[in-house]
Amino acid sequence: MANERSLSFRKKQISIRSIPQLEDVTAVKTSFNRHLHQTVVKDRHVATKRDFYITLAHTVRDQMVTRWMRTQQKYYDVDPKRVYYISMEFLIGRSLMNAMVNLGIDTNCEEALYQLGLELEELQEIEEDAGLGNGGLGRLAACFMDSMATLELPAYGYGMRYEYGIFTQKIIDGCQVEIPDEWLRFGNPWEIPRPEYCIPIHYYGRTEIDGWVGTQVVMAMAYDYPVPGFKNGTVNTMRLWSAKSPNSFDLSYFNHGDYIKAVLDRNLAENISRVLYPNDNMMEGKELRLKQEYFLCSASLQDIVRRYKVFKERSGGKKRDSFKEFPDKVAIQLNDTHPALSIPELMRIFLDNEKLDWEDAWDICVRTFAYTNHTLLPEALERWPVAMLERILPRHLQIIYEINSRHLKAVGLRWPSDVDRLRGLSIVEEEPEKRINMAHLAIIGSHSVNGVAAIHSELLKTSIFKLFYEMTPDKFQNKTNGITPRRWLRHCNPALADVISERIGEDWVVKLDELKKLLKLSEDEKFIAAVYKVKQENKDKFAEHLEEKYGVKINPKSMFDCQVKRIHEYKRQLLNCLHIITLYNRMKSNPGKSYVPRTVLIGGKAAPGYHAAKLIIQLINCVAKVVNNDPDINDNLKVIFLENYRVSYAEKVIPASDLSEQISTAGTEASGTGNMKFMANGALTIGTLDGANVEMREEMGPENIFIFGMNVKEVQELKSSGTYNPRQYYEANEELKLAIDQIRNGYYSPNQPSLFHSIVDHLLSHDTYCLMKDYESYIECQEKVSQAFLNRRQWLSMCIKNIAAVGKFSSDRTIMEYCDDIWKSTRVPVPKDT
Ligand code: T68
Repeated sequence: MANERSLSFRKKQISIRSIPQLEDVTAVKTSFNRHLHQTVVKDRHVATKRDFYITLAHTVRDQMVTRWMRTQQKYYDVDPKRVYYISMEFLIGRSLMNAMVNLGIDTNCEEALYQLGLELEELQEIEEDAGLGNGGLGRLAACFMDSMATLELPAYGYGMRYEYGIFTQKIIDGCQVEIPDEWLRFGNPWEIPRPEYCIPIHYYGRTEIDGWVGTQVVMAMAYDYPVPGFKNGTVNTMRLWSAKSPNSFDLSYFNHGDYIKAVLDRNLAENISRVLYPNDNMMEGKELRLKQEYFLCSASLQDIVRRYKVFKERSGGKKRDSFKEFPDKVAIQLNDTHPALSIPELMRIFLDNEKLDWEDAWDICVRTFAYTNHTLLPEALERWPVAMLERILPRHLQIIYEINSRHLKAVGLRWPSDVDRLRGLSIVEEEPEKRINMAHLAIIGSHSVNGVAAIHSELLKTSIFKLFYEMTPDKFQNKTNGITPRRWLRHCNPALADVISERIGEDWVVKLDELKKLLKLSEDEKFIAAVYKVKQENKDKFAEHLEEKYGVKINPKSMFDCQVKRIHEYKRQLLNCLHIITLYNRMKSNPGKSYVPRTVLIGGKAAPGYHAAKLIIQLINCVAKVVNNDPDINDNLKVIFLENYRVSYAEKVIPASDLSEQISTAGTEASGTGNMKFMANGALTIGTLDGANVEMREEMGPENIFIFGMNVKEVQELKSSGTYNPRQYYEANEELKLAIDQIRNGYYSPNQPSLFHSIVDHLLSHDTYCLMKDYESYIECQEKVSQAFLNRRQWLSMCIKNIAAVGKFSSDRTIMEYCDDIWKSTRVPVPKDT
């Protein structure tokens, strides 16, 4: 079981936060024992750790269900404007500890388990992550769900219940290998299946005067997940859809007597929700992906319209038959264009089922929808081939054409005979192949379009959506991303949370701006010492894990320099790698000198088909092998590639980090949210003026962050001048040249000397993300970081100033802005049951 240090560590936490109430602890134990017998059907002697985890999950879930039903009843009674967040991804992670923290029962549960001879920390580890997303976009959706419940908003999440979430990453011989993520293998105590809410989804067929006929049907079955607010009475619903074959599936086979084949083919329909597409910032133009997107849109919109209709008039149950009020009762936020088919789907429902005329239907649609863009990268923008849409969703294509023709008519009236503008504003692209531009559809069908950080929202207006901005400037907004302080500080770093709460109380958990009060403690020796102690304990614990898992002995006092995020060329893990190599070469050529010891941690998944990204993982592992096994280096430098980075791993590594790497080429990272998580946990940032780094710098002051490299303007000028010659930087800098030459001549891959040729060739010829140009500035900046780390007191004071300035980056602030500026919905408080 747990070792002594962690036990005493945890005991101390219990004493600081709240004293467990004997009565409540007894109640937890009683409930736990009952579930072990009645739900899991085991007795204590034969129960496994997993049995205990399931038992605990049910014990906690019990505390939620009454509030959940009351909340839904309240929404039905009050009939407020409901907010719907539709997303192909919800990167939830684990639910147990989050539920306990938000319900305010964590200390009682911990004490109860302790009395039962069990360790909470150990049971938590049994839970599989719900990895129903790729990265930032999916995690943002999950943070938003937490904030909406905490802010008591009548909100719903709609998403996909993938049977396989983001793959499990194994590193074998330095290479990424993908293993299917069977997260549901042992059941899932956090979902409630609703077989009674099955909704038919249509595909294929043809359009006739009386609508869409001859379709094939797949059923969407709802699974509901509770989303508890922080210590309030609200429990919202996240509804995830799963594909079920209809009973009538392939009647033709049944009729022809091939019963067995007909049953086997039911799998085909159920494949729709089988697996998450593992690409971040990349469009996968596969038919199955289009079917998934439509599946989510159609199921969610049908459900939303049904709920709108069944409203209860104060006098008693009555169906709403007019749709005039729809935009006053429904706000729908589209998480990128992935759910943008919601727009033609709602039009189809209005036109074909509800018999509205076009003008009324369209007006309601635009007032209902809002669209969030998460990227400027061209390869990520969704453009579906018309031929594919025509086959799979012929009625929707027809509606999209009608939307486009009315839209272009308006453009033509305003800018007569401006053909280029017409082409640039059209939903339909003609070259090289006829395609539907989903971002254009989303903008036209929404009353609001937003980017996810100030710089990103500005770039949308001046680059990819320039013509749309000129046409409807009032649609364009910014909503800077945020993270939930519950998971990303209170839960993942309880010791830091306690140190903070001891000084300024616990209100910061729901009012993150309160952390400003820490500013006056940034020179307080006792507070500095307390923050240091927490960070060092987190690092010690993580160093133990590193040694155990990777067999590398770590100096726990070294600087933990961390870059964890999806592996992508624009995020520039390669630049980090060039820095590592540079440090290594300096240590080799000057072994007598003293260095600031570093442990470089890099983690993240590469999309399985993204060869360049997978090669970067391999290079990092090759470099790590050379560095870690070189006796000249000692513990001055260690490099570890963290296997299978995911939400639950982030919760461990971020609290143990000193330095956060946010080094994307300026203009490429829409916002970033990992940057905010490190800031909240007392790590300093080295980064470019990209995404939300820009606003972080504003909040904390430029003296508390390490900024390097070109800004957006400089990148644009360098690119548009057409004169960028990366080789020139390689020739001009000896250390850069040495690093590149080593990579090229097989220094790090002696058994396959040419392994990394493609990396070097790209850097020296195209260097799309300007690593060569930014290298020198990055190395100089890293040198400043090392010098700063030498002065521990100064460093910690900066860390505290970072924490004190993180208030803006609470997703509660983000959600309040969405609510005030876009959704115009209001709080519906639900009294806590006593
Ligand atoms: C991220 N986007 C942005 N996309 O890269 C990041 N893409 O800057 C931002 O902070 C975050 O969104 C939240 O706004 C993504 O994560 C995807 O994961 C994705 C998924 C499918 C298709 C394309």
